[in-house]
Amino acid sequence: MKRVFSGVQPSGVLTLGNYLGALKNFVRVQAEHDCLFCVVDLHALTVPQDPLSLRGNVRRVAALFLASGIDPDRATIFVQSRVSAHAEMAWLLQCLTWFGELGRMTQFKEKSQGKETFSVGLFTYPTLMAADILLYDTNYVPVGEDQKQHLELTRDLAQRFNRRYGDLLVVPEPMIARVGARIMALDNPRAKMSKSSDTPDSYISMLDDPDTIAKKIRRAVTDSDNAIRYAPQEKPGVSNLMSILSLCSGRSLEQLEEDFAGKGYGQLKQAVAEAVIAELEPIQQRYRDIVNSNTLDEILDRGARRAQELAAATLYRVQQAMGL
Ligand code: ATP
Ligand code: LTN
Repeated sequence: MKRVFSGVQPSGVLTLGNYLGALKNFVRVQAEHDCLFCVVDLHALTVPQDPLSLRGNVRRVAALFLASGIDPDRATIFVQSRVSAHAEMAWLLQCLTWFGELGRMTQFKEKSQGKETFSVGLFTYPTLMAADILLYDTNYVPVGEDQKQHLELTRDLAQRFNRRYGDLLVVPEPMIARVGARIMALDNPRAKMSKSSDTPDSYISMLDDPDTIAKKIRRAVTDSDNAIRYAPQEKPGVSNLMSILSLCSGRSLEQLEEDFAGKGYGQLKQAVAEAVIAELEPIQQRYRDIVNSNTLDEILDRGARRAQELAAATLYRVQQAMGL
């Protein structure tokens, strides 16, 4: 079986973008692959976090993994900081990463832009991500479009390591869906929907109640012509709503264009709201049962034990090869 690894930051409550771009695909791939899904709390620390909220968010993200349908008997779910090999491997990889390479990362440029100060961790974030992936001999990494550049760096680092120290690391491949890999902000369809945004109207949280979801979708930015057509460049707002509807209803984009021919944006928004609510409601119900349960702690303990074992073996090989 091929190995799959992916990580989600506990930097807030997960959004519909996280769900459609990542979690929904995690659930799909778990049947055919040996999967590890990680709550990457060390990554969240690259920007300031309140300790109490961080601890709560870690639990909420893990509970949302389970509520979305990740089966803990099939996949390994764990919290990054419980496996110290991630931080150790990240250091070793930092010593193989060029300063210029990290300076070219667009996520770093976006997140540091206009800030008077930001942490060194924000800069070296991609090497920690590479460590996450390479520690588990990962073949595939299901992620949203925004992570493509980080995946390329991960591949470069694996190849650089292998050339220098022998063929020890598996070179991973990204797994990016055709639809849903980049869900856009509702108030600005040229920007990515992001859970750490300051404007809650820009995103749908996986835990928003039905009225809030309907209200946010009604307010979503569209455009002034009235055609319901998938054209991300020309009509980013409408296209974003169509992607969301397609993923939540199982209808193709072509089918939606047919179904909505001659109809208005009001009707489209109504259908999107209904489909999103229908998708999220059962998840929210399961979530409420899981988030405060002891079962969640047991699953995370079990996950950490398995991850530790796998990661320790790779770290040891890497340390030996580097002369430690
Ligand atoms: P932040 O907003 O704090 O930067 P984020 O939600 O962008 O966080 P992660 O929590 O690390 O970042 O993302 C988890 C997964 O969700 C990643 O695979 C990422 O590519 C995917 N993802 C995030 N936002 C979107 C989006 N708007 N559309 C599709 N996929 C997304
Ligand atoms: N950088 C990713 C989160 C992340 C990740 C990973 C994704 C950290 N480690 C390993 C896939 C594999 C993000 O910001 N979305």
